[in-house]
Amino acid sequence: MENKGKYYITTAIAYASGKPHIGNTYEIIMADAIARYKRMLGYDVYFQTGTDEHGQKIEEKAKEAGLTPKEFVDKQAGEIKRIWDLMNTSYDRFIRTTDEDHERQVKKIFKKLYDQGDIYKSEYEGWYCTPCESFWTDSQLVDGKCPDCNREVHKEKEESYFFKLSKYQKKLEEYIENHEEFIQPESRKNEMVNNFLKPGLQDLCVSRTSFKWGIPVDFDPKHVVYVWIDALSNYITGLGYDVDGDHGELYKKYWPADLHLIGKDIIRFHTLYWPIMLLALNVPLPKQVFGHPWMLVGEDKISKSRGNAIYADDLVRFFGVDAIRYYALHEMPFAQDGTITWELVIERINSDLANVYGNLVNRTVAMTNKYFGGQLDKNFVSDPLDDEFKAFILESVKNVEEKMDQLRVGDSIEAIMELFRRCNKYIDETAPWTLAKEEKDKARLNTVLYNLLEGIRFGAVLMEPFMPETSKKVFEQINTEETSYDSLSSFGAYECHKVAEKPEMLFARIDPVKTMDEIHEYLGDTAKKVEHKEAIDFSDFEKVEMVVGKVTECKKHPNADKILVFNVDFGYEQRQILSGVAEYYKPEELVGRKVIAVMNLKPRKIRGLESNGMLLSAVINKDGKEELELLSSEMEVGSVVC
Ligand code: ME8
Repeated sequence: MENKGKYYITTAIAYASGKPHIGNTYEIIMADAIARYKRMLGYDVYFQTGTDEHGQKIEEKAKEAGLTPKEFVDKQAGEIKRIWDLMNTSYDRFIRTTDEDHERQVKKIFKKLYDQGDIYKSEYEGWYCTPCESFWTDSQLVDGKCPDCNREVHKEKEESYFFKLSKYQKKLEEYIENHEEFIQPESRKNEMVNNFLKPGLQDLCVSRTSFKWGIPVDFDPKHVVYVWIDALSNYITGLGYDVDGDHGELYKKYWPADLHLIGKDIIRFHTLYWPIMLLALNVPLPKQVFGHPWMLVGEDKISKSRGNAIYADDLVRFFGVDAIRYYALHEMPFAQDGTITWELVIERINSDLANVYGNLVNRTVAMTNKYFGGQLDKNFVSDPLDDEFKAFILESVKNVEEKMDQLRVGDSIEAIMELFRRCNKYIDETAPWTLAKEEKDKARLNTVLYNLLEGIRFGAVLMEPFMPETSKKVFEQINTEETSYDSLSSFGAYECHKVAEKPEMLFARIDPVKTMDEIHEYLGDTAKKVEHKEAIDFSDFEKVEMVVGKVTECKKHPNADKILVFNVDFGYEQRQILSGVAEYYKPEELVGRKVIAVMNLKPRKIRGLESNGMLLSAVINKDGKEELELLSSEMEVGSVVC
């Protein structure tokens, strides 16, 4: 096969902060499909993905989990890699920003930019609250005081490093102007130019001192490198880029990247900050950044806290890897967001994979067995009908190529489905079961089945980048070794070997009702896995004093949006108690309500107001969202709860 040159493709590196959902997973599947397609065409492909492992959020999450940040990211990166592998993605390197080679180069990059004057140290000025160790802006202060503790604040400066983006603005504008294909789709380019470049770029703060989990600035180690400088560098460090010019072979061969595939939310980082970093380092710019749309669940953003997240491993458990690859790739439009629900996945598998693709292969192989003992020959009796059929199949190859050139992956896969639909139509047109009735039509029947098997072979070769395992099964069933892209240059490369005797169905039809029940049961079971707290003795419980009281006054906290301030009458005393339920109630509707209070919780101040006790409430699930509801009581005021 002719070598078409090199092709370096990358995905965004996923935050190692939690399990990736089907939206994040879509990106690696799409990159994999492109990488496999390019390899099939004869490109020498290098495909990189990985994890973004530094930053404050990860530091906090590790703390919550009771792990060191490194232990935490090791675990998360393992989980992300497990899902990428489960989805059969053919990456060449899985880079982690905690990899030693990456960290060393990031330090050197930062130093080089500093030494050449592109990064400078300055001060960030704000209002500082010493006990809270926090900076606040003018507008965040409440009555000139700390919004958290209501204490005095003073002006303080924190030092930070800044990157002179503005110095390279002109060069970047020129590059974008002269390279039509750099930012894709086109609409994303306009967004960047109009919203960010035209108003002018501000210098970017590129170091932090407020947390530790990052790559230290080696000449000033109380600073850590801003997570985006660290993360974006992965695209070159992963290939062995060296600031001093001692580059690895991969870098020499594959840089500049042919494609950075990323989601629409991080286009700014990839089309403004990243090229400017590269311009400053005197490194050639990537050829293309493609900002893909997002996958939604129904109409909503996928989110763990909303409880609507769908995960690739759960989907695969029910439908298999290739069906999910197919769904994700077929369903995502080029520029608008796409959608996924369990029900839609079932519908699509039935309508396309079972009814069209699976059914075609199964019928054709079964007829070849039934009428010819599985063995055809190449003595053809043609019919004018065949010409249009063959032309259609050959045209599909061009169609797919054209769409893939524009990264219209969904349209490419649809073009292959059209090929399979055309084959099914050819069965209707030629009615093999009728031909089978007359001995004189046997040679024609042989031709019809040959054309169908050849059509299937074309489709399976074209489909291989998208559904690799399915294509392998099809090649086995039709028993062919003609699986190269070159073999699609003309119709008829299929050699007649005996087809599989008892082919398994590629995709079984799914009973939506039964399967949805199973899915609900499975997901429900997962949700019901409640983690219980440690057991306590009765004497521990007895320490809590709980009494029924009546709300006599209720108003909003002047300095805290989420908190209501209650006055509660217990019969023998009145108390001020604060509770974080302001999001769920209007204060006036609570006056007169009987509530249950913990009386002996130590008093504490919340944003300047004291709370003497705590009101009991329950976490309830309202339309999939968690809310707080105050416990109420029918009992007499002053009753002791035990
Ligand atoms: O952004 N549908 O990581 P990440 C499709 N670490 N794609 C989605 C999506 C959805 N619903 N939600 C997220 C980061 N994505 C950074 C990248 S690169 C130097 C650093 C995409 O784990 C998102 O747009 O939040 C991004 O491209 C990728 O998933 C990883 O997101």
